[in-house]
Amino acid sequence: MKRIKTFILSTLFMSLCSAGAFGAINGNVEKNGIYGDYNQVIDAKTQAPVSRADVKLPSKGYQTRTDEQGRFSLGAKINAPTIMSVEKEGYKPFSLTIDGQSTGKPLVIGIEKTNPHDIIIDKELYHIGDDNYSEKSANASDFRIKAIGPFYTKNFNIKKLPPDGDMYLIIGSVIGIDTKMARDMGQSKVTTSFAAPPQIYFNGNMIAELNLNGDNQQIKIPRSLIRIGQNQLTIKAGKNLFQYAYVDYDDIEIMNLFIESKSKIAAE
Ligand SMILES: [Ca+2]
Repeated sequence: MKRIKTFILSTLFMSLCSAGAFGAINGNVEKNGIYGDYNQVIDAKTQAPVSRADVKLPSKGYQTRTDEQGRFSLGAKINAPTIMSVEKEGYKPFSLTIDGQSTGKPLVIGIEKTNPHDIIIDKELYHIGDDNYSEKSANASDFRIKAIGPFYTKNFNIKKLPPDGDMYLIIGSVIGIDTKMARDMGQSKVTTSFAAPPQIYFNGNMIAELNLNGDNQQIKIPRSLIRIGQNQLTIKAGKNLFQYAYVDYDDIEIMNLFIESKSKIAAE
């Protein structure tokens, strides 16, 4: 548990500092004078441009595609933190929480090829909660998608397990969490209350609580819980701990759920 928390904290720190999470870098692409103010998607390993990748701001209904040089522009001005996704066949689903600060200069986004044991559970954006939230909630000002209810659940198949290594649930991006920790870290501006953290269940067992917003949060899945065949992932919204008159779920947005295996022996 402690390891998970440390990891989430360091991931969050990275994303706060540079808007860069997994494989993402915030770079200046103006130096050769070719790309101007364009953002660009590249292959994280080869650095080659990735053309015809789908770039989306799902909560704004915005979608575009990279050109031959991997370039794209975001049609909308971004103020509040918003989840941006990049999808390309053969690559891991990628998402990044962007805001006015991170889009102030061109973004260079490195995406990674999928590995044989990666399992993509869901690439959609979901709003979990009850559509009742404060404007001051962590990043909530742009919740445009109607809530699916207080929990998300999905069944998916695992055909075989890697011979060794640990399996991790990866949550691409999450915004809107109003826990005490999110408030203390300055993510949530709600001063009068806070909520219990969303809980993650794998085959009916709680494996983690999410205390903070951020990209690329990684949760180790105990090997004993993983089945060959059908498995189930459930994410339950936390409750506002200061609303006694009725149940108020903490509204969050979540995107890109997948499972990665990591070798116990360092690959490089
Ligand atoms: Ca709510």
